Amino acid sequence: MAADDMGHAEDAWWRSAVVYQVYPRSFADSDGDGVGDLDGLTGRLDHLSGLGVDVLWLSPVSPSPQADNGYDISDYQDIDPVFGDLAAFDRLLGAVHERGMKLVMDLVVNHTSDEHPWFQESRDPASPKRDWYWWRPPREGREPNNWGSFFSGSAWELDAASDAYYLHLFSPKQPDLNWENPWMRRAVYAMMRWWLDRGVDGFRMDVVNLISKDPALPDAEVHEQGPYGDGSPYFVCGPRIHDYLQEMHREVIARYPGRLLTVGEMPGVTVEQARLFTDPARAELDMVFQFEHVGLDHGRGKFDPRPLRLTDLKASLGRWQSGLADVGWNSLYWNNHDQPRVVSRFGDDGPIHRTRSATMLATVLHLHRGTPYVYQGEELGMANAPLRTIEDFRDIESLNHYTDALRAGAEPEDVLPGLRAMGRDNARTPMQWDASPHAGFTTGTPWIPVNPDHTEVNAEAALADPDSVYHHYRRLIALRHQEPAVVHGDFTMLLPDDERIYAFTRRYGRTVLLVVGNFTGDTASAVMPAGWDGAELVMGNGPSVPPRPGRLVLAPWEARVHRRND
Ligand code: TEU
Repeated sequence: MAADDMGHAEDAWWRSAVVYQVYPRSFADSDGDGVGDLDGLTGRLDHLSGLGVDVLWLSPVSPSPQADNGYDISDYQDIDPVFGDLAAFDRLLGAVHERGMKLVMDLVVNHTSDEHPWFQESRDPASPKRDWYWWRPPREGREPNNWGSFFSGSAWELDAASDAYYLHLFSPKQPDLNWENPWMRRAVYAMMRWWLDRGVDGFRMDVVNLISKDPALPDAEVHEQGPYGDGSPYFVCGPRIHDYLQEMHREVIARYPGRLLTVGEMPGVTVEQARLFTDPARAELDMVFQFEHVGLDHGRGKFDPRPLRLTDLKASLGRWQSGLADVGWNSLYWNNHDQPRVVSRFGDDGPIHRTRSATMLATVLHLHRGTPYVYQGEELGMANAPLRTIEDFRDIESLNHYTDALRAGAEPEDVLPGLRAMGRDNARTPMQWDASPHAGFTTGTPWIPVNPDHTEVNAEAALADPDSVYHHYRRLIALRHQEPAVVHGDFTMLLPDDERIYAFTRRYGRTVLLVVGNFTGDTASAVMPAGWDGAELVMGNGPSVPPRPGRLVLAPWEARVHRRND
């Protein structure tokens, strides 16, 4: 059992760790083809060790037609030539380990590429691999059910070769694997062990809570807008999900006791389900990525953004903190390769408040209980991309949504604002290393343009400035490593009804931390929680307004961490 791996779950190494996510296409290009690669990443590892992170999570690097930037894998046990080869991977892994860090791979096993040999074989109805995917005959000349795909249109694609449909929750180039099939599961576990035996330290598991489908594949309720419905009740945390994850733990994870980190990406997961997934006694996963807090600004779908209400954010994150307080563990994130940049989304990316708001957001997140994830460039305060016309977009999700909307009669200007605010390309512009023309990312032409603000916002400038976003992240990570209350302390939300100030305490033994952040560009004040007047200031993000007895007064976007010993 996971709880026994280290003696006690409280001692698990990943509880005090900080993870840094690299999206390899956009991190560092060593060969001038405009696409980031493994040697480029290896050459930049000092940036990660300088920041003090413990783990590198690497988004997919396996061979792939790149229909979804590598989340469509055609060979699980090799490296895509665009990123390098297995020798380059081993060099990276060695260099990561030399620096005392760990490397976690992306595991994409809800689906493969349609170019994966497993799928190619399964196109033959007589093949034993037919059952490794979800093939169904047409229903009255149409799709087997009415589920829509996450990437627009139907979740079914007709293969004329056998006059049957296959299920793809994402693009038609990402057919869903059938986890009901034990041989398929066995092949996945063998592949996982192959990476772990090579030295990899764990997995971030892509949409792993979608792997168990209700085999009856029932029709979904239909939205007003279109022909397709939301099938998620039949595949989000489906009937056999816990069986599969427990089997995977037995067959793979448990064989490497105490060494690995596992995190399941789980859209639609609830707190109650997350407790089950992350209860060490159940031996499933160490933690999950939940999506509630990054859905609070969605209106009718993700491309219809609404302003965030701070009280909603507090209610949501607070519920996750208390829900996983005695059992399980949280992961903490604002950003990844699918989310718009947090300084643009919940902060202020203008010249006056960028640094202050980025560091405030970092402080509030990193002082929660859980394992924080930093997405490349977040530590520089990188902002959303200046996406103008549809030609500026690269991502399949945005392009399909645009095509669909225009087909339904919308004008470009009806659709583009939502795509600009929420599109995934915002996260995917190249890492900004310096002020040179392509930001030091490549000597060639980058696959997606560099954000023009790299002349100001870049790693070289950030390292040289002690007040930069980078150094603030470095101090937050160091604080987690030094102060047990950050890792182990319990969590109490304060001021739940305040729309401007985020405030909470963390208590561990006699140590109490008070964390406060102003989510606005104006001075904000509230009643000072009792016992905190004049307490030690552990960390802040810049000049404070002079203290007033009994009042908590915060400058625009200010954040502070105070400490007290009771
Ligand atoms: O994402 C799954 C997911 O649920 C969404 O965040 C998705 O990015 C999309 O925005 C739904 O609206 C994972 C990967 O992180 C993503 O990059 C992949 O495209 C997807 O799975 C399919 O592998």
